[in-house]
Amino acid sequence: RIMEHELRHAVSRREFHLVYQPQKKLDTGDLIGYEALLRWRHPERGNISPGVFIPVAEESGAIVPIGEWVLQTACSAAAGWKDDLMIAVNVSAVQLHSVNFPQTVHRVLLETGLSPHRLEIEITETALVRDMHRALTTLRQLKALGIKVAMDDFGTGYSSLSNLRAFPFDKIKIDGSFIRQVDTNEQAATIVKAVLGIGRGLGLPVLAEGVETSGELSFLASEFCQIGQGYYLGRPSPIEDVLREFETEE
Ligand code: G
Ligand code: G
Ligand code: MN
Ligand code: NA
Repeated sequence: RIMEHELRHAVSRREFHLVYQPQKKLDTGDLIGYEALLRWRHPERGNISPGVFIPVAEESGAIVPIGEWVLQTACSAAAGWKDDLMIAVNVSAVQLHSVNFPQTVHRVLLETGLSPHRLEIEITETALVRDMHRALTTLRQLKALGIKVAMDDFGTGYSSLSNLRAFPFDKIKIDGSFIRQVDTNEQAATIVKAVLGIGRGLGLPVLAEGVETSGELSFLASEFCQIGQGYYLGRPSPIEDVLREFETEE
C-alpha cells in the first residue's frame, strides 16, 4: 500500500506529466486535436503505467486531486494552441461522481480561458453503470457548460447499446482491440462496420483507437470512419514536441 501514500504526494512533487496523442480526420488527414494521457515518473521506480496506478488512485480517492491537475494542465496547454484544436481528457468513475465535478470543470474553463466547445471528456461505460441516474444528471450539467462527451473504449467492459440512448454522447471511440487487423480479420471488420452503422444512425462520429498500420487506416477510411488515433497516426508526445510541431508547420 506504499503506492497509495506516494500517489497522494505525486502532484505536489511534480512527478506527473501529460503526453498528447493526435486525433486526425481519416478522409483528409487533418489534425482535429489531442488526447491527454497521464504519465507518472516515480523517483525510484521509474515510469509507472496509468493502467497500474489509476485503479489505486480510484480506490483511495486520490484520483480526484490528480484528475483536477490533469484537467487544469491539459486545458491550460490547449488554450495556448492555435485554431480550434480539441483537447480530450479521460475522466474516471470516481472523479465523475465526486462532489461538484461539473463546478470544477467550469472553474478550470474560466481559469484557463479555454472555450468549452474545445474540451471533450472521455468516459468509459464502467463509469456510468455505477449509478446511472446520478451519471445522467452529471453529464447533463457538463453538457450545459458547452463541453463534449465521448464514450471511451466502446465495445469492452460493461458495454451496452442502451447506454448510447440513455446518455448524451457526442462521439463513440471504438476500442483499439477491434481495430487490430481490421483489414485482414473478417470478424473484426464485421464488428467495426456494425459500430460505424450505429454511429451513422445515431448521428455520432466514430473515432477508431489504436490505428497501427496503413492497412487498418485504409480500411477505416473506406468504411467512412470519421476520426482515427493510434501509433500509425501519431505517438503520444510531451508538450514540447507538440509545440515544436506547430512551429515547423508555420
Ligand atoms: O496511456 P495508456 O495506454 O498507458 O493508458 C492506459 C489507461 O489509462 C487507459 O485506459 C487510459 O484511458 C487511462 N488514462 C490515461 N490517462 C488518464 C487520465 O488522465 N485519467 C484517467 N482517469 N485515466 C487515464
Ligand atoms: O483507454 P484509452 O483509450 O483512454 O487509452 C488509450 C491508450 O492506448 C493509451 O494508453 C495509449 O498510450 C494507447 N495507445 C494509443 N495508440 C495506440 C496504438 O496504436 N496501439 C496500442 N496498442 N496502444 C495505443
Ligand atoms: Mn481515452
Ligand atoms: Na480506449
